[in-house]
Amino acid sequence: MYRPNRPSRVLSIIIVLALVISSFLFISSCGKTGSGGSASQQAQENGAGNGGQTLQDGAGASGVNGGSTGGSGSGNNSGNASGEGAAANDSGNASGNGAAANASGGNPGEESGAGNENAGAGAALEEVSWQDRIKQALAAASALPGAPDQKSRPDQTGRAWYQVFVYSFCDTDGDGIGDLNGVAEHLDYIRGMGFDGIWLSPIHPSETYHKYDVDDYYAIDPVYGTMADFDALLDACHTSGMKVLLDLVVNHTSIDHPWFTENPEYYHIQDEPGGGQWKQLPNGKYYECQFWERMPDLNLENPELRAALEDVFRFWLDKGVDGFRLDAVKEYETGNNEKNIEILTWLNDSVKAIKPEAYIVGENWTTSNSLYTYYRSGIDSFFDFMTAAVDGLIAKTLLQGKPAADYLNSLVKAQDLIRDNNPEGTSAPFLTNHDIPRAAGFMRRDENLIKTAWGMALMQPGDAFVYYGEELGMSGSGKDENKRAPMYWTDDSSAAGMTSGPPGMEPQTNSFPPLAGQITDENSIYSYLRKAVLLRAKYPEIGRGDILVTDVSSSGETAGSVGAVIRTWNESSIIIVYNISAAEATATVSAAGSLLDFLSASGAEVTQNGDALTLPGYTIAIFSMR
Ligand SMILES: [Ca+2]
Ligand SMILES: [Ca+2]
Repeated sequence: MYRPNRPSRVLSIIIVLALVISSFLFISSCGKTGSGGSASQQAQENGAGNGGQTLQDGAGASGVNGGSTGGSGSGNNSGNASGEGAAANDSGNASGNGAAANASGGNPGEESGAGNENAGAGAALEEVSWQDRIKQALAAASALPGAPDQKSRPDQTGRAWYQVFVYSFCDTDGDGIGDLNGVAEHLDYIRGMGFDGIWLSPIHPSETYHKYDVDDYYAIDPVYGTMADFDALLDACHTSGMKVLLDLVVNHTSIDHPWFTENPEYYHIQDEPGGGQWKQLPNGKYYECQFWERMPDLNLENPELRAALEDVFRFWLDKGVDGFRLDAVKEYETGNNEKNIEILTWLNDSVKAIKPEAYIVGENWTTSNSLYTYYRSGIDSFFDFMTAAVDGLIAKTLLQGKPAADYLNSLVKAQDLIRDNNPEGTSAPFLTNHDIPRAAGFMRRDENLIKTAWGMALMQPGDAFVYYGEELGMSGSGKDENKRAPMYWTDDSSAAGMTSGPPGMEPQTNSFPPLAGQITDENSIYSYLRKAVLLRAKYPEIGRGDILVTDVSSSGETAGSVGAVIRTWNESSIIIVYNISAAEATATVSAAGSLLDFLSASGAEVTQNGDALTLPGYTIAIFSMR
């Protein structure tokens, strides 16, 4: 239980003044944040599944990706985030504005004095907490010109969501476990990246750290806080223009849920075991438990259960929750897609009858085309496992040097398949989540590849999802716990706010600096992802628009790595041009007008000279239509 001392307000002001002075002294000499990353490859990280652990999504009988290897990710080489020192300089620099706001506005409830970075920028910096440095950087950060803030955007699909694994995000009461107040403390951070909302991992009472085994759908797990804390978080999100999705886990409950003894008819219990995982009860009957013996599978075709679950939907929607992420929909009736679609149709209709504007995204963990048939249920989106993770199209395209056009054509095909099944449906692009190894590992800890993979994911149509810490290039692979490592706010793991991570997690070594070291570096992974998310806000054509591949003329070795699409929404079109090779490419895109914005992994600029576009390696550029 680490509780730092709280310095006096006077001391804080002195520190801030010292910081401002030192920042002026360093302003001309401060360098870029060094990535310090190890060049060594993380072979074990590529291809991990989920070790057959208790869990979870996809691990069931028919899990496509789940239940495979282990390949513990502990082979992480260090080479550690030595950029922290330089970062402190950057932070001091940025605080020119932020510091004043800090001194006058104060930081109620802030824990200070926990910073432990040897910045080389004077003793004063060591006294500034990571929270203060982040607040200062956020206050000083410039908005992307032309990007509206969340409150002034029309509220439609095509949003960007930030997935928070609450246990590992931010701890506010010193027990080392993230909590709802810790999420609430960082809404400015999440909103500052341009996100339209958050998806909270399960928050209900549960015996596990991941809480995918629910004891009570109507309560908050005490380690995360109280219902009042939840209400306050929800209010704060709405005040800042962000929405909240809850993780709705109804394939199974905890075996400790009272239903299991009081309403056995709610579960799949029968005289003989069926397919997949079943366990015998003392009375000789068998219950289905596809993920774990302590997670009995519900019988979602039971009308009384459906009525009970409708009450659960109503409870949270009436509170103001904006929608749900549905866990493990492929396992509702394992092996029976038609039944699953029928159950999802009921679920969608029930939720939308209560709140027509609710948004629902389902986890159908498959890379087969059955993914798209699930859109017939009316559920708004399903996570796009086709392009995500190490075996998805983005990683394959980048790592195997596949043609850009093939990748872009696959997006068109997905769009068409979704619309064939639900004209209102949208994709849900992502790259990683709590069940999938971190992108840093499967993109070989190569900063350019990590950025570009996320750039490609975030330029896709649909509602895009980013797992916490991906914006920092955090590490985490092998066993599931490793994929849920503490949010890397600072490299002082004992600092206030830092979580200790799931029990059983192996130590993770990050290749890139913590947030405190990336937030003021305009070439950091953080800055790249932030710009990508803000571009979605600036150009609604990205998230909402149609996608159509358009011709590119390019020659030489890089020709196949250049591709372009026209994105049209509301009678407005933009063109997105990709160079997904490491080398500079030149190209002509006849439909392209003038250069509007670009994402550049290296920071090198895209230029336009007449019809000729010069695209540095790993760039994604946005043009108007000619
Ligand atoms: Ca806590
Ligand atoms: Ca099931």
